[in-house]
Amino acid sequence: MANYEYAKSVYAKYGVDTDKAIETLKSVPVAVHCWQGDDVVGFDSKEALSGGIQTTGNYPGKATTPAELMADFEKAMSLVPGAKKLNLHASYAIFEDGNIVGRDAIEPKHFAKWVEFAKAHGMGLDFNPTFFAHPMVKDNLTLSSPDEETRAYWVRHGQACVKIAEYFATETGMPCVMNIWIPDGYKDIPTDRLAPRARFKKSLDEILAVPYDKSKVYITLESKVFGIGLESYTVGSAEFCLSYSDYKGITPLMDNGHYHPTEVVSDKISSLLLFNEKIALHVTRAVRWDSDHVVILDDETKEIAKEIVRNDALDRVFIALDYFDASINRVAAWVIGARNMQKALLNALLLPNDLLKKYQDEANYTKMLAIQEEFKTLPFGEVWDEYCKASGAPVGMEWIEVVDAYESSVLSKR
Ligand code: RNT
Ligand code: ZN
Repeated sequence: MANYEYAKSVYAKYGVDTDKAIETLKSVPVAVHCWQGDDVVGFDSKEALSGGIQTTGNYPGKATTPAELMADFEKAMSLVPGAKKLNLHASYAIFEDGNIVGRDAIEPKHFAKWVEFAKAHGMGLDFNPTFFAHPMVKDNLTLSSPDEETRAYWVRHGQACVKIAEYFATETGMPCVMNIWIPDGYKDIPTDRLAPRARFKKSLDEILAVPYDKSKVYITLESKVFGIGLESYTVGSAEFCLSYSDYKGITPLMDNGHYHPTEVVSDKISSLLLFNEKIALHVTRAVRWDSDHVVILDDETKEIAKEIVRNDALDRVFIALDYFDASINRVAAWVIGARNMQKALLNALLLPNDLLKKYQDEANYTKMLAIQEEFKTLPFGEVWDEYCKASGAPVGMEWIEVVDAYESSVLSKR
């Protein structure tokens, strides 16, 4: 019996249809972030990365031009099964002939090349205004700045981005998720915690006053607990962002690196699903802090995927990746993280979720635990290989050979 046929029969004993799981997963889009390819540098500013986030490592071969970043992304995505979206930051605007404009004046035309690229690959586009690594960030503040010129600049940036997000959706025919995250905060204990949040609220109101088609653009708001150099206070805290999202009917976004170390996003998903039509995630791996290591197939990534699948929310959760590792081959970093997200989703789709729910309701916690443990050693890898094959993606470790060849012929020559 072929390996997959054997695996299929093992899962079938528990009422799990592996073919169906594979079919379902093929159409679940995962948004892959452009910023893994160049250490969050972008093309519009010479400023060092700021905003309390950091890339570490100096692996050779980083993309430094739009053409390089596109080529690297294309190579990486050819090695990942399933549906993908490209997630762009505003700092990746492409200015022709050096006609650079400020972030408050960017327009759809500055992203036309990205639209062309996305269309050529049948991918949707997501978007993010970039409120960091820029001379107009004043004293680590943007939308919450007490300096009106600074605050207004960043409001105009947010407004410009709403129009670009709508352009992306119109052009690709797929909805665009536009995520707002600001780094604003204080290193030391502030004496006024209210006013910065009031200014952030006012700024968001002004950005959202721009008319946009809500069936095309989903505006999300990402909270955070702290950043490097901003340890004592974050304007866009979890409470602020959840409350604001609720007040304006926009979509909350949870990044699993943005909570206290023993808090888990997997436990928060069900609550947010009860009160929001859609929710959004940044899937990352925080090692001791919001370090943005490459996503691995760890317990929390699996648990997040289980929550999405078990709550029948594959079409209600925008799944995006958010990590940046400069210490390993960046194309491989993309491939590893994106494949792991897909693996976590497949793992969740291959669990006997109805049976487990039944045991929970019957208070049969013994069987509930026993089955979950049993499933950890079922032939998952065979189903994963079949999914890769069915999606035209490399099986097993084949992909690393492609990355090695790309490194010697392209990356090492940069
Ligand atoms: C930072 C946030 C944010 C960024 C990207 C680059 O802590 O997670 O999402 O990582 O916008
Ligand atoms: Zn994030």
